[in-house]
Amino acid sequence: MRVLLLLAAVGLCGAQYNANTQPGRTSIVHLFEWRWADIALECERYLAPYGFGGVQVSPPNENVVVTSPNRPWWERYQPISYKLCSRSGNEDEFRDMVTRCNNVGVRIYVDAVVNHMCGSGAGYGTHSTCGSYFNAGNRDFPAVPYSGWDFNDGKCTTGSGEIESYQDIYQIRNCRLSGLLDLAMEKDYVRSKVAEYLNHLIDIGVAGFRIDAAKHMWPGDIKGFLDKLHNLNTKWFSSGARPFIYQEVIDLGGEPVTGSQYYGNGRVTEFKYGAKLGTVIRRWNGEKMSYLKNWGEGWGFAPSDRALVFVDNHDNQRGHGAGGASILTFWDARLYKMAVGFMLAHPYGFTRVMSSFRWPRNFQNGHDVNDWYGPPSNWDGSTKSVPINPDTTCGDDWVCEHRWRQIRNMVVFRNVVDGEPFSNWWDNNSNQVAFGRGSKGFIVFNNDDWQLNEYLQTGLPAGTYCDVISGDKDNNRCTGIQVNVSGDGKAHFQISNSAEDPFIAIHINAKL
Ligand code: AAO
Repeated sequence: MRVLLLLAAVGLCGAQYNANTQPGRTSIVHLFEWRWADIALECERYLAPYGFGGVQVSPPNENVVVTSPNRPWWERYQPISYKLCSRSGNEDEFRDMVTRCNNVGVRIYVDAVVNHMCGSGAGYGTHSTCGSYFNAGNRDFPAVPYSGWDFNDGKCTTGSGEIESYQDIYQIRNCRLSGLLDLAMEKDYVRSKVAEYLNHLIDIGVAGFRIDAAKHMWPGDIKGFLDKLHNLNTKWFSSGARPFIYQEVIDLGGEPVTGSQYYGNGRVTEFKYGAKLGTVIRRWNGEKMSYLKNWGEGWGFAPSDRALVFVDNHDNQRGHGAGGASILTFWDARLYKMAVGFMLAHPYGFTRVMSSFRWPRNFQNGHDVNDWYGPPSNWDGSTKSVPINPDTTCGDDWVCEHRWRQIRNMVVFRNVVDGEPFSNWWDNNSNQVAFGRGSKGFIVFNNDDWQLNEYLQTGLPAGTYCDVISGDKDNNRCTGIQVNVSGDGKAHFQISNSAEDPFIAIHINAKL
């Protein structure tokens, strides 16, 4: 009996760190700003067949409609109510998406914006995505309802009411982030309203949450609403399954609020990961790929089972948030594919792939004045659907990095090597590196300015393998490079420094 209770307790304790993906599905993709109807289709036609574990969706709740600038992407980070009603679709469409994605084994994770409501200067009226009335000036959000009592105004001690210093833990939690009205999360009433919203989503069938601006809430207050959450819907999840939690805490070091303070609640977004990997692959500050030998905790990152990792996110791909100029994005496609390839091959962390829309970048004095551009839209402000080209890429400025062959095939690679150890590391003391995942996969990078020409131990069984970066295995032949592994597990690799993609990846499911 005691053993059973102990086992049950251990199970519950670990639950919020588990993504609730189907076995063998190890990554999620952020389909930034996509409509629910398009995500449902994408789950069925692409994500399930290629083994994606789930989708992080943009905030589904009602938000303020911003017209100056014209419908920026960031208006969705200014809640007006918890009605499921946004540019991505209404509640019926949201339910249809969750059902259809779950039915093909692809999970949905909701970006939960619960630290605050809209900006203090948002005015009053019904300029919200569902037409709910609000008055930011007197803190009135009748569609929740929240009133002046539910905000932190009285507690913030800065003259401006804003966070003025990231060195003061009280300002960070009690003052406004970019003018956003800060909810008083210590109040049981506020926690209950947040939990009611998240439970509504859980009951529909979502598998977990990104907790936006978690840094700006006390860890204990987050726990306060997480403890009120239901178990996941047993139509798709085992009984007792808990929602996956990953908290957005930007911790690049040097601030008193750290990611580790939040591990008790769930995973934490590891921002050092993309910032450092970008620096290494760009070869800035004397960094080189051979230093990646002890990548992960060895670089001062969160424990692997507490980290949610990514190369770029919707903020730092356009200069918001943190990470700086080193962050690699689809704009630097060649280096970006290497970075994402490295991330997906390496065992550290739970991986999230970014899927973006293109916007007209316009740098003035080093700053992109178009960083606010919303998703591809019609004249009336509605979001365009995602057209699929005959070659399987996306049209209308939807970048669909997750459909790039190199990235999609590395999502498959990560699934194939799941559970295998990091092994057979090789480097040339510079920017040529290689490593394996036990006896199931091997990857080689050439980020130097000269050719790579090496005979390396792969750990793989003998045979002919298709490189999944330059091509695919198709009808028992390779459409790209072929690699022959001999009986001792060794193989010859040659990678030109001017190759379109200077890396090669092989795994046992791409063996002829
Ligand atoms: C918009 C307008 C504002 C206006 C406001 C209200 O742009 O001008 O005042 O509406 O009307 C998004 C947009 C915002 C937008 C907001 C609401 O990014 O521009 O404001 O929607 O529409 C902090 C937070 C972090 C947050 C990040 C953007 O800690 O939580 O700022 N990310 C999330 C979302 C994001 C969203 C929100 C939160 C709000 O992902 O999309 O905002 O819901 C330091 C701190 C970080 C801090 C950054 C930026 O970082 O450590 O915690 O992030 O500053 O303020 C070095 C340091 C690094 C430092 C960095 C930048 O890299 O090492 O630590 O420099 O200084």
